[in-house]
Amino acid sequence: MSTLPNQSELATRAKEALEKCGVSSSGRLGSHKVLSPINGEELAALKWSELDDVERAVERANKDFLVWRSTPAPIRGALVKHFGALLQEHKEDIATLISLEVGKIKSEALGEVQEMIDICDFAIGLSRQLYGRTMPSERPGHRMMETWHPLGVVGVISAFNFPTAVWSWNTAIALVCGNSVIWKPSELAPLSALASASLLDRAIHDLGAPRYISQVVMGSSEVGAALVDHHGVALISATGSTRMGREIGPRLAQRFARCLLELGGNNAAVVSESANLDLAIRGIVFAAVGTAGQRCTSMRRVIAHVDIIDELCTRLEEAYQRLPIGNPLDDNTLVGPLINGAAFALMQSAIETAKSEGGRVLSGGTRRLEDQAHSAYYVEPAIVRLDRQTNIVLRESFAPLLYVMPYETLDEAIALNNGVPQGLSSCIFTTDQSEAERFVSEVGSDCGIVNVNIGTSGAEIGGAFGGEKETGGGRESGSDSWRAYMRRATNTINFSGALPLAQGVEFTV
Ligand code: UN1
Repeated sequence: MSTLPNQSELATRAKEALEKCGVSSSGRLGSHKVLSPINGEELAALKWSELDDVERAVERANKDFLVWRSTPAPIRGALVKHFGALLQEHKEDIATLISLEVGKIKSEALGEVQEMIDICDFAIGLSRQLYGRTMPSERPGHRMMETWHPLGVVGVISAFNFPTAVWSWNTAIALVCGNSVIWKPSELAPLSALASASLLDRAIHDLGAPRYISQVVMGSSEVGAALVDHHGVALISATGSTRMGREIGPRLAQRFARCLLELGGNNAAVVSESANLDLAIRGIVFAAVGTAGQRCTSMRRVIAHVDIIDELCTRLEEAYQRLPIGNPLDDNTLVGPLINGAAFALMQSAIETAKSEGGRVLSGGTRRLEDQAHSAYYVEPAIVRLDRQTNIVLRESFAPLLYVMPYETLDEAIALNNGVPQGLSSCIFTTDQSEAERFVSEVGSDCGIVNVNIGTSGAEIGGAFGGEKETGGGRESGSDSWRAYMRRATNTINFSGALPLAQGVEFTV
């Protein structure tokens, strides 16, 4: 029989964790139920924001921006430093909320909070490195340089699968760059959002920073749409489906607002005949079934050399048999539940379509019987073997569903890797250096993330995160992603006392 925890046990844990992070149980209460995928039952009921609340938030954010933009960047960094320390102190609380509302196993939930702490560290250093270039002027007695300035209000729309980390990537960087931030978290995961934002509020209070440089608005897509269409929001950074990106991209373009999109992925591993299969199996399993296949970086496809595909499939099946599936709060669980019944239905329909296209289910795909008394969806991760890349493989299915298909030459493998509409993450398992180099070169993978002997998921914050094609083209997190949160001014300064014109133009009156 099922041993899933009951409703009051989980609701109590959520309440305790929220309170420890300073979220009072009365402040945000309302009628919108937040369910736990662990048992399908209610964790809390919250009040969603009204459109007026969005209006007010944008107004306040713009007002406080005027103060924040003139606060020296290293002082802005000090705020993020304090926030990072509070995250460290409340790491367990935030991780518990993430597990409760999205079903992540403990280790991955803690990893998500670690990712937040890491980006704070990165942003602190960055607060002293918002460099502009200087370049030689063609005119004597002139200097040319670039200066970088904050944009204004940044709207962050985040998805359920990384309910807090993706906000922190945006927020830590946007704040040191001098912007204010309004966050619309996923309606499926508002509790960890409230707790994280409350810690940032505490840091803002402790350091005497302007109160409204960080705000949260909650609710369904109308609340997000109000942010997207608001002329007082300079940049929207949105994570979600390609469908969502198609809707908001043109609306932002219409009002010439900035847009940073992190949309669907359809990530593949190429496994060469030279690959270290022990390593490949571990990399594939973590990427395919970690977070129950619900990362945008989750591995959806394996493109395996014909000489090793049979062995690889057998060993993957064996590894899948050993996966502990169940309550994510249990220490030894590796695969928690899907977010909800709709996710399960999509997985089922993808498997059915794959079968109709010639796919053979090697393992998994079914819902665990013992938990069917609950509205909780624990599935056995599935492997489907195909002879070619059929139509269903071109679509992202947000579930632990892995398609395996063969290749003969590396060119063919690269063409398969690139032959989908999305372009987020990719990897090759090989011990042949020239294969590795080709895969990462301009004739290799067309994705934003291209790894060698590492799976597709689990990127570090230090690199720029994002992808090409239908993934939306945005980059957030590390490297020089900060530039997306600032505007560039080119300055030419004349100290010559004369007024020579560029390009030798003569214009004397
Ligand atoms: C996401 O799934 O939206 O690379 C983000 C990873 C994580 C971030 C995933 N660091 O898998």
